[in-house]
Amino acid sequence: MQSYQQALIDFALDRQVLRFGAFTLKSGRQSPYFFNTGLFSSGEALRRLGSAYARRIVDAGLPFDMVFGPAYKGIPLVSALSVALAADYGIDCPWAFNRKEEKAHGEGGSVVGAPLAGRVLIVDDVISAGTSVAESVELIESAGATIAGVLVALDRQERGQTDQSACSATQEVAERHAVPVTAILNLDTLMEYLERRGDRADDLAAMRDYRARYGA
Ligand code: OMP
Repeated sequence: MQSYQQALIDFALDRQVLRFGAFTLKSGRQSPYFFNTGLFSSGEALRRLGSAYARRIVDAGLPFDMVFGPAYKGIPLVSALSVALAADYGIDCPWAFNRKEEKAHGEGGSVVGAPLAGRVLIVDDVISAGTSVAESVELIESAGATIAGVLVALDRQERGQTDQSACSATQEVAERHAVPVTAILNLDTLMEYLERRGDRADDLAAMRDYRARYGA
C-alpha cells in the first residue's frame, strides 16, 4: 500500500467518509461498512481526494482524452480530479458531466462541460455490484466517443449483480465494456490498513464475514 492510499484512508476515517455499522446497499446487501464520498464535503477534502484520483491515473498510465463524472456524485469528483491533474501534473484535461434530466432551453442537452469525444475516462465514487456504470457507457457511446476506462475511489471487491456471479463486479464491468477498471482503494487495502492499526477488531471481523459472503 502506498503512503497516499494510507493517507486517504486516515482522512476518510477522520471525515466519517468510511463508517462502520449496518448499511443497506443499492444492491440490497447488508454491509458492515460504508464509504460515502459525499462527505469529502469541504475544499480541503476535495483537494485531497482529487489529488488521490490524479495520482492513481498517472500511476496506472491510463491513456485517455477527457474525464466524465456521472450525476450527481461524480460531478464534484470529476471537477476535483481535473483541477488536480492541472495543479499536480500540468495536464489540462477536458471534463464533462451529465444532467439527470435533459434541459430543453438555453444551451440544452444532457451533457455539461466539454463535448464528449475521444477516449473518455468515467470517474465515479464506489463500485459494489457494478450496476451504475452502464448508464454512463451508453451516454458516452451514443455521443460517438469511446470508453477509456472507469476510475473509482473504492472497489468493494464484491461479486457482480447476482450473488451467484463467479467473478467480481469490477471484472464484469471490465469484460462487458472491454475497458480497464481502476480504483484508488479496495476492500483489501481497507482491511490491511485496519489490521495494521489494530484498534477495530470487531469491525474487521464483520468485514471478514461480509467478504466471505459477498466477496469475489
Ligand atoms: P453498484 O451500482 O452496486 O456498484 O453501487 C455503487 C453505488 O452505491 C455507488 O455509486 C454509491 O452510490 C453507492 N455506495 C456507496 O456510495 N458506498 C458504499 O460503500 C456502497 C454503496 C452501495 O450502495 O453499494
